[in-house]
Amino acid sequence: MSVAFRKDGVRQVRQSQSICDLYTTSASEFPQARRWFKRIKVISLGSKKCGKSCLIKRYCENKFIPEYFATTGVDYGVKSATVRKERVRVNFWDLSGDPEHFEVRNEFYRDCEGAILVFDVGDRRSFNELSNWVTEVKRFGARDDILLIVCGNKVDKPGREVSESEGQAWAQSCGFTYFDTSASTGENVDAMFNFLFSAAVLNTQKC
Ligand SMILES: Nc1nc2c(ncn2[C@@H]2O[C@H](COP(=O)(O)OP(=O)(O)OP(=O)(O)O)[C@@H](O)[C@H]2O)c(=O)[nH]1
Ligand SMILES: [Mg+2]
Repeated sequence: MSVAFRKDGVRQVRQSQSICDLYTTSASEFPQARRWFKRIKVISLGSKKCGKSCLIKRYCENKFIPEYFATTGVDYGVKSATVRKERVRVNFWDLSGDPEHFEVRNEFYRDCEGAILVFDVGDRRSFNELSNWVTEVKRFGARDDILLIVCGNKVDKPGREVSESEGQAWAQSCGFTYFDTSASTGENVDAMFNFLFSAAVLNTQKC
């Protein structure tokens, strides 16, 4: 993971494909950053190539990159969000779906408020593997009240193998919320993350 500074003072972290610019360390934004009252830690889970990094990139930068750059272990990014009229700092830990990086990613499961649990709607195997991700995250220290949002991603592509109703039924059976998403067109990406942040903030208020 490398850190670089742009001319305007914005710090950027780069590892394979960067997911977000780190606006919080910009000198001009620092006073605003100090007013943020909450931090949320969000991780991404799901089989490799299902679109986890692209969903985060779409949300943070409103960009989509069609080429595949596998996440090597983990990428990190910070983004501000407004939830219920309050500023919230979201720390994204974008994890690799590759079984080879199992030992790296399982260090990041503790103390997360939320996770996106992603599968590719054109790849049934990635859907079938969802329950393994839930088992892994719970086994390696995730909080009992972690919010898991299931994303059936790549809905823009032809050749869908898992329908919205099937995805929704699985999510519902586990007590999770489901969204059909596309990092390519941006469909439902903001709605999904805004829902996650809002629910996570509500959860922290219960504590
Ligand atoms: N058509 C389409 N392609 C997508 C979408 N999301 C991701 N992709 C493509 O799918 C490939 C994998 O996307 P990534 O976001 O890198 O996948 P990942 O889940 O982060 O993969 P790992 O880091 O290896 O775990 C890339 O070529 C993306 O451009 C989408 O919504 N629609
Ligand atoms: Mg990735």
